[in-house]
Amino acid sequence: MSSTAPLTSPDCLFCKIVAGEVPAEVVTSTDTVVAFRDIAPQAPVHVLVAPRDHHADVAQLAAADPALLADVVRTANEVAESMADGQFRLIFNTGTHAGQSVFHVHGHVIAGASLGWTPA
Ligand code: DGP
Repeated sequence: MSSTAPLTSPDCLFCKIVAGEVPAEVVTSTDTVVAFRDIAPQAPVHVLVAPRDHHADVAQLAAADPALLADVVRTANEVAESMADGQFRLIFNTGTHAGQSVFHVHGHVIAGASLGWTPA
């Protein structure tokens, strides 16, 4: 995140969640990222880690601010260590065909169970 206000996009749901304007069950946050429970959990632990700055998807985040992407991954690991056994899947749906529905980049931290592998 820059030293000024975070990058935001009008009418972005996750910009509003990271700003505290839309309620969410926040599990941890830092100066740069917010982690909150998914509204429709698919595993015992299903937490979304979103940067405070608005970037549409993980590819755009990696190009614009790789250090911020590292912050997302670091926080995902911390969530898995504090809420599960430290083992986790980190998913960035990228594009509508991949299932992305919110175009503010977020990693899905999936943990707390033995996971199958059926992405399609
Ligand atoms: P994706 O489909 O990869 O863009 O993931 C979006 C996720 O966001 C999806 O798993 C459901 C979750 N979600 C959608 N709206 C809300 C909301 O208002 N609050 C919370 N906590 N999660 C939401």
